[in-house]
Amino acid sequence: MPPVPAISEAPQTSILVIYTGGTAGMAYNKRGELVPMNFEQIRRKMPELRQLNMQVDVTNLGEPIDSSNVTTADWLRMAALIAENYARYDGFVVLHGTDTMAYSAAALSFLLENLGKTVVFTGAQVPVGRIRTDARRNLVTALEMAAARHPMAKTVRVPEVCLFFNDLLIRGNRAKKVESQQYDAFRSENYPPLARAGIELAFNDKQIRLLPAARLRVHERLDERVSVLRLFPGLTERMVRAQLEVADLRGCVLETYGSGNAPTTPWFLNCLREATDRGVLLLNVSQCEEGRVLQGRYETSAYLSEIGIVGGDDITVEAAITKLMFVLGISENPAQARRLLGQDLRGEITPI
Ligand code: ASN
Repeated sequence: MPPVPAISEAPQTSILVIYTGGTAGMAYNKRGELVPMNFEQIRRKMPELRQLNMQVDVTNLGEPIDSSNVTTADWLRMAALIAENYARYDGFVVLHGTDTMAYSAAALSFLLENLGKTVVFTGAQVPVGRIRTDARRNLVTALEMAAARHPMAKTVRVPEVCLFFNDLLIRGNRAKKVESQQYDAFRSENYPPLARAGIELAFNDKQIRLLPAARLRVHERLDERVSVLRLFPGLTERMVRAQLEVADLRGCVLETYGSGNAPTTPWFLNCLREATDRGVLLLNVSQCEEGRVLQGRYETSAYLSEIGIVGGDDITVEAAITKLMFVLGISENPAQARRLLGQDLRGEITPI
């Protein structure tokens, strides 16, 4: 469907909202369950959209969904919509459910290479029609963030895929949903927020990624043949083998302890070695929310480097999974894929 105008004033800035669904636009059905509604619902409940000095157009991915149903095909479609509309709009807001928003924002950060405009994911904990909704404030602020320019140079303030929620603008591939009951649902892991919305919007310019101007490159492939193996005391060989010996597995995020440590028991080592010998790319990510993977700090992680497991530095699990899908999607060559996996591609890690 072509984008339709949501407001009609003579505007300075134009923003495209990509409406995907989520609680922001939900309402209760007869059984008392929250189900997604179309954008009209939101537009009618938000007369303040007209007060913004912006042209806000809306498009959607198809039927609005609860974000628990998001797929890699949806991510590719979001990236394609941004590519198709890139020249026509100054910025983009993706209205999305909170449950998987951090995954989607991370995925889009990888798919959109050399991004020179702002893409802000946002959503809500309470539907727009409820009196205590956070949808209105989140959407209005996300639109302002997407339109933000440097006061002097008038250049794009945040040329990144990011996520705005409650009062924080977070780099998309550093975001994590940490709350399902409160309004402050997202946290920025291992990286400062890019901006804070108080009475004023306060940008943390030093932390915003500025790249030399280059043409946007939109990637079109993600490889879904990946999995996540979370360690816990009591994990058995049978379980590990069941996961790592899946026929066409190409990559696995290993969720380890502390600074990237794992059991040194011989069967576990053998499972990992056999997997890497079969060409499975393993990425070591810590279960800790803060800190980083330091393979070799302890004896219980030194052998992981020897086997060829890539240390994930301070990456989130959400970004790790989508990075693995992305890297395997763009490279059939195992050595190149390994190299890319270890590199900082979009500010998702802070290498030391
Ligand atoms: N289940 C909802 C979703 O992710 C949760 C929300 O948006 N707050 O679509």
